[in-house]
Amino acid sequence: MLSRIKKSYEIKESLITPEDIYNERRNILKLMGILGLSSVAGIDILEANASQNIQINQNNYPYKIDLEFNKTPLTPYQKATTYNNFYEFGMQKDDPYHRAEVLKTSPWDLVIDGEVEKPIKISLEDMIKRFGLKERIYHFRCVEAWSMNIPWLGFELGKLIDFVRPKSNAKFVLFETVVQEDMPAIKNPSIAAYIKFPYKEGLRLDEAKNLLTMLAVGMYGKVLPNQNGAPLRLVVPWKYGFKNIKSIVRMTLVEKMPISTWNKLDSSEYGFYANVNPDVPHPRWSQANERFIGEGFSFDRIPTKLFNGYGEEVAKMYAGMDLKRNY
Ligand SMILES: Nc1nc2c(c(=O)[nH]1)N[C@H]1C(S)=C(S)[C@@H](COP(=O)(O)O)O[C@H]1N2
Ligand SMILES: [Mo]
Repeated sequence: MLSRIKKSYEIKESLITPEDIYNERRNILKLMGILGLSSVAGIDILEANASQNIQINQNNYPYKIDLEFNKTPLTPYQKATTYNNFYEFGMQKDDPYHRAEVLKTSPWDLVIDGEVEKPIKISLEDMIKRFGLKERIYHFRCVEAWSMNIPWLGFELGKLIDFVRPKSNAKFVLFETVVQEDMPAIKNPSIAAYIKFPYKEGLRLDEAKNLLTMLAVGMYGKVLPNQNGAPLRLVVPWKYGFKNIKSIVRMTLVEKMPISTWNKLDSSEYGFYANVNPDVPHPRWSQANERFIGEGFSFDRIPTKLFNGYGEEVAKMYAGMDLKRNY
């Protein structure tokens, strides 16, 4: 038998992940009521697959992590869940933490329609059963020049897209966030006049199907907190944070490039592509570096990397494109 030798860039569990992630890992399945159903045929297999998946992928991430990045610590859970952007719950960074409790996340269905052979409405539980869960640690870079390292739990969006069979004219995916009456911003005329809800985002179909693109249902081994976009949010690690749309209820495959919320608000500041790029400044600030949010408080800034460090997996999708124009 060949024994596999780990490469230096691969994740060392003990280095990068706090122990409690591993202890919490099963909780997500439990909380979603899946482990609770273990008497139902097929569920045991699911459970086995889910934990196996996570293990396999712990060693076989489909991207490389350079050593420098590998040593970067995770952002503490406490910070990743209290410093948020979720405008439906207010404009201040701590508004989502204080106010997102009213978000109703169960039951949750996702509608997929538009240019597909098989339009569906699928429940969160069905998606998890069908597509399994993996944990991946990604660097997250907000357009406002702060960053975090977050362990996400979810599945590749490409699996879901294949499942609905896009028609040949499907070129883009439009995503929409839920609108619920209890969301403070929906009721607040001054915010509602500024941002038109539902929050919308879009990806090119090849971007949506890239192996790095995930739909996350959890983070740090736990179910997503409401303020982070429960129960289902997009994770596209090479793009600025605003592309990572939260609390998704609809995906529509379309022919033409969709208009997204920030792009509509100010297209000179927020492009459709929004690929992380240190050489293309935001009109009001440089994007050359970023404030990493880790333990403690630090004003130290680290250099920002093209495509947030994921160029090897994604740069080919933009070959020949002028990234200064297609920002
Ligand atoms: N529906 C919705 N999704 C959203 C936002 C929002 O205001 N509403 N903010 C975006 C922005 S600007 C960022 S930086 C990330 C923040 O994700 P986090 O709070 O999990 O760090 O969510 C993105 N997704
Ligand atoms: Mo952001």
